[in-house]
Amino acid sequence: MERTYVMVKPDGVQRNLVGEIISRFEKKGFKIVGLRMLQMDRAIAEKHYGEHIGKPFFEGLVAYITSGPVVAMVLEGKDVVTAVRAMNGATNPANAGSGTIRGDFAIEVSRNVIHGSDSVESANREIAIYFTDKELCAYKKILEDWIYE
Ligand code: IDP
Ligand code: MG
Repeated sequence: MERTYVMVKPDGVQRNLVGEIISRFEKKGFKIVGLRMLQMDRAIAEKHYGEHIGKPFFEGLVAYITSGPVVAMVLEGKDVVTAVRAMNGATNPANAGSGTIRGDFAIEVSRNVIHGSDSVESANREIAIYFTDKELCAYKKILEDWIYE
């Protein structure tokens, strides 16, 4: 089964959206296989957002993402990478559809509440930043036969 890295950003934590966001993914049918809270520092931010180093918004992004704790998780399910990106909505909440997390809970691109990996390769890279193999749980849930044929 495919896995993705999802993170409630500091604004999502401060705005009491952790439960709402996790609940959406649970209700969809995705399985939480890793979950933790942490405070990111500059080094982790540069690792995670390496592709954006040097861009005009990068310093603001580091300040934002290190401004408070985040909730990091690994979700598992069929085509979960693409599905989570769709559930998160467009990077800029102004373009995010209603019914998506960013569309429903955010207004500005620099305060867009949630992260989701953009490919399976990115997911594997990002998961390894935040979780060791031992911290991820492989387990069966009784509802799986009601979610997958
Ligand atoms: P993504 O989070 O949807 O994958 P990316 O383009 O990878 O979007 O950008 C990473 C994060 O950087 C965004 O989620 C957002 O928090 C921030 N960001 C992206 N573009 C801008 C911008 O133009 N101004 C401010 N922040 C931005
Ligand atoms: Mg991205």
